[in-house]
Amino acid sequence: MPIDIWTRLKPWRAIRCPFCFERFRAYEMHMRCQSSICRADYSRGIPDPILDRATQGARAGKSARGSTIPRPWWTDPRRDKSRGIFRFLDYFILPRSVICAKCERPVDTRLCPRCHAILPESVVKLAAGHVAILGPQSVGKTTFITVLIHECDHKIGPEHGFVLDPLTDEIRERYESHYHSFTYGGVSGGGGEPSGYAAAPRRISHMGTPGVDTNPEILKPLVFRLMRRGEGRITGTLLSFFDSAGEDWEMNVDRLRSEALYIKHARGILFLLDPLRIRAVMSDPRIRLTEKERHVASADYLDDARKLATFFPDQTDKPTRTPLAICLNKLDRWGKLMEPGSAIHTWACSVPSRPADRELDATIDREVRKSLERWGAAGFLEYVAVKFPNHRFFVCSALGDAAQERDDAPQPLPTPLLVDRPLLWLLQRQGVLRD
Ligand SMILES: Nc1nc2c(ncn2[C@@H]2O[C@H](COP(=O)(O)OP(=O)(O)OP(=O)(O)O)[C@@H](O)[C@H]2O)c(=O)[nH]1
Ligand SMILES: [Mg+2]
Ligand SMILES: [Zn+2]
Ligand SMILES: [Zn+2]
Repeated sequence: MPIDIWTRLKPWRAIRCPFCFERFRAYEMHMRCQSSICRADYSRGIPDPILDRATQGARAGKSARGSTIPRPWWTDPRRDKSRGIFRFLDYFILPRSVICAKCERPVDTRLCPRCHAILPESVVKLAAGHVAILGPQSVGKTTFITVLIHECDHKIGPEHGFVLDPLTDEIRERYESHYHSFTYGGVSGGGGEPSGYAAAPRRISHMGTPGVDTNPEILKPLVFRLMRRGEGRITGTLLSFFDSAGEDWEMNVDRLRSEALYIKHARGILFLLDPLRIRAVMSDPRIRLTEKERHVASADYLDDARKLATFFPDQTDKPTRTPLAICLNKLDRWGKLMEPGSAIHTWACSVPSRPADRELDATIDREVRKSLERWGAAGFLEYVAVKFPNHRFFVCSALGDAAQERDDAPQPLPTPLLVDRPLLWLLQRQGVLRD
């Protein structure tokens, strides 16, 4: 991607990769040949241990003979001796392009030096915001992320004056095929309907997200460009959403810690909880658990908070400053347990008279704390207060009234409740949106 002269004149500019969230200076960026010759012809490829590690995790290169897949030619321009003394000028002005040693064409595609993701021009220019979504299995992370991005397009964005654009075609396609088409899209089709009948969109529940061992792709975020109307021009930020597999969180946390470095570098964490896994809620006679829910063990959220703290090893003796939104999901199921007249009960069981605002956020935060205490989670509350002082509690339902007891029943489209509140809070904390 050619970058303009003004950007090239700032080689010391700090950049945060929206894919791995490492920080580096602009002059550290690597470059890769994207010519059709080099991309099509494997015999011209060279090893790329940085990309192997980013896409296959720590197992990269440990295949039968330690071989790696050949990749199109790439270089670290400052160390590319073929450029002679010009390479030392990179500290004053970034090169417009370098010459591919394999096909001899000019190369201007830049890569993150840490994960070798291709960095479009906007990455070099814009600040990067960040929402990492974590939580145990089946709390609704994948559904939440799908609904949240959909709502950003149709409701949250228009209400707050921004639009989201997928950063690359690959991201647009990945969101569509892995997320959106399940929750909003899969039209029934199949030829069963009479001709002329417009098939209604049908939701399918997401399957449990496989962990990094079988699905290294889960480490790749969905990166969007968030654009606002500015004074006379469009201003913007990058925004990366990271989904994660509850399977890793519950059973493979060592691996998650070593592979998902984006958590350590996180600028905002959204931790989802499912109150239906709290013993006191599970045993409340007003709740009818589904067959699946009856068979899951109750959660230990204090243990989860401890686990989360281990992702920030540099901060063992001081609190973590990273903003942490803790969101009690599936409000459609447990909201009726709250006291009638409380904000949470009102939002869960009726049509509220006024839109959500910061006052409501503060009330909900207080009500959640009281409920968690009542449900025997005082230890969790205290731990979070000590280790993550920059936190706030939220409630939401990604599916709203559309939630069904059985995954094999017809699934109406989501009617989400309060999913925007934790996102807006996290974006305000990161300076992406104004308070
Ligand atoms: N009642 C209700 N159910 C929900 C909601 N969101 C998700 N679910 C259901 O919860 C189950 C798990 O949802 P997922 O989005 O796959 O959960 P996950 O956290 O991504 O699970 P893993 O990928 O295994 O970690 C599915 O059956 C969803 O239909 C909600 O807002 N309300
Ligand atoms: Mg999932
Ligand atoms: Zn990177
Ligand atoms: Zn080439």
